[in-house]
Amino acid sequence: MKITLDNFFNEKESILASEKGLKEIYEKLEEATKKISNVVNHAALVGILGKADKENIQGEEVMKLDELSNDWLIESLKSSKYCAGVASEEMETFIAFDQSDNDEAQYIVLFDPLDGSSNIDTCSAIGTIFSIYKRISKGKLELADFLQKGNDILSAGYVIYGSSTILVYSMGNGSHAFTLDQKENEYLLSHEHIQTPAYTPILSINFGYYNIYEKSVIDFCHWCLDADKSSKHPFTQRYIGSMVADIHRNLLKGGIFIYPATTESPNGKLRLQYECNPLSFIQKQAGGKYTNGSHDILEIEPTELHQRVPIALGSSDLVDKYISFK
Ligand code: P6P
Repeated sequence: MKITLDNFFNEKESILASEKGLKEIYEKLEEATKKISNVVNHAALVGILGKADKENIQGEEVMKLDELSNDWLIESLKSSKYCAGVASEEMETFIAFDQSDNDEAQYIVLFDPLDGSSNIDTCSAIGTIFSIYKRISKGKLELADFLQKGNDILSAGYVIYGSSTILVYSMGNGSHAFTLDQKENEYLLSHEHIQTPAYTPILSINFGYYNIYEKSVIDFCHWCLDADKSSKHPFTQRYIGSMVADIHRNLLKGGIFIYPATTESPNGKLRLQYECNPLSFIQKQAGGKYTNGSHDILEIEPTELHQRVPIALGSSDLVDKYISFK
């Protein structure tokens, strides 16, 4: 039986009885991500590969598809009377929509429109990452609305554009995945209540930075690579360089993804509000763990919109073991 997001929401997400506008926010996210999926699938044929000859707030090359994805997400969410505004990893600060001072516009959305976009030209999986909060200010939107901690997320998720396009979300009642039926252009339930195995010997880390990792990270990696072969089959290393792809594989199969601090980047590379919080929220609902090395990422009080944090997340036993080396 084909179960759409709408069917599933009506059947399983009782929170929607009190969060009326949340369903429409998802309809807008569906609308924009279907458009992104469509062009990602044949980007090379529509002349939108390559760089947009500009840099984003992070000082990173912006790819044309990054820019398009960002615009489509803004356009779709702006068309909902329930969305007060958005913040994007591609933009310096938040955007308050015209409707932000009406009472129904109670939700704000933060997103990374196309994470891993440097992989677009090589046809590797990339993704959109989003988190939805209730606004906390009255009247005009304020920066504080977008600096809420991860445990205040109302709902979060990602869409991975790979061999399939899959939307993974949680509203705090489990993490669930919906695969885009390209013919029907409909997201259909494919994985209900995803549970990440507590121990799978998969290590996702960029060994290119081996010489600038702190000792505890190197010691953990040696533990993985020297793990007692008699007790667990040896670890394998999987690292695509696209966080959504690495996280999605580990969410389903287990393993640990680590983007730690280095001597050159003491806070690591990944953004708290646009990547680490939403993906930790999903991982929590799938029974895994997540840490910045010493603290629960979802408890970190954000101080800047684009702040970076070190992160390790995935199989609970592996994250516990990682922390034990600190
Ligand atoms: P590195 C992509 O640019 C990204 O933000 C994540 O998707 C990915 O996990 C990470 O950076 C890769 O970074 O330094 O290993 O190339």
